[in-house]
Amino acid sequence: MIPPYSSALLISDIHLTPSMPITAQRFIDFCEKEARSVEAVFILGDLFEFWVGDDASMRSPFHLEIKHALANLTLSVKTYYMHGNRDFLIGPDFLKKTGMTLLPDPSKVILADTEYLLSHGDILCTADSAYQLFRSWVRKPWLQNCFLKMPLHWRRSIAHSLRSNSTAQYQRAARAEPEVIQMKVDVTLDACANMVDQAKTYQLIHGHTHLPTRHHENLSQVEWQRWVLSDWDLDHPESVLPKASALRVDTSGVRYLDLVKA
Ligand code: LP5
Ligand code: MN
Repeated sequence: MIPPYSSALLISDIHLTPSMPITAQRFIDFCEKEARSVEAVFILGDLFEFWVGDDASMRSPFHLEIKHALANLTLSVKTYYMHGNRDFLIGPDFLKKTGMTLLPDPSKVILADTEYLLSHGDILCTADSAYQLFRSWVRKPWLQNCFLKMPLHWRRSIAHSLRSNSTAQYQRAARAEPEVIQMKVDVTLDACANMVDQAKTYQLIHGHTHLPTRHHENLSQVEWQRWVLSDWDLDHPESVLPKASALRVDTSGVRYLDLVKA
């Protein structure tokens, strides 16, 4: 049971990787600055570009630096983490070393007297049936155990292939059929409505789709809202406008905090 908080920051899809050093530095700064101004921080998945086991992070200076930033943060601010589709193998060792608390997907939390439903969001992309089939397999504990027993270089190589396949598939489809791909990589209203209805919680916050907006939705005459978190990328100004934001919830309401300008 998560205790209620009067202020919180929510982020997701930072996609930390050594090849994006400016984004990584902004995340470290966030841990040292903005994150200290609230009672709780919620990281709703895909903190890392990919994760192939807690053992892999022990040997990497990059991961040690991130681990250190998180461990420092959790000394003064309660920090929750939810698995994403790229880092669902983050395990007890990394959580213990950073002091973060793992949240199931979805989870309910009360922030500034309002109940919110939190999810990474990939489970809501039900129009993407190939992905949902893939997800149902890679989330099986026995398959994950087999994977984690493989030598590290095999695991890294599988992760690289899955990432390249994911990016290539997206780019191919976006060129050929932009409307279809937009529908496929977004959540479906049906899946969101189902989640909201089951939880009886009418404020949904999720990431994954990289389409940050506040949506007003309607479900059998019941009004509900959906807040989508942004991904972060400060390293590719030639192809992507620099982006990094957090959602702040406190007694004055909910608002996006632009971390590019800040
Ligand atoms: O991440 P993003 O936004 O690019 O796209 C996602 C979906 N892609 C993924 C794959 C991740 O990007 C990479 C995951 C790396 C994890 C490393 C550890 C692996 C451990 C395995 C443990 C058993 O999630 C993408 C969606 C998109 O979101 C929008 O929702 O479309 O889906 C895909 O690209 C998946 C394909 O549609 C199906 C791929 C089938 C490949 C089958 C190979 C099986 C190999 C099993 C490995 C053991
Ligand atoms: Mn994701």
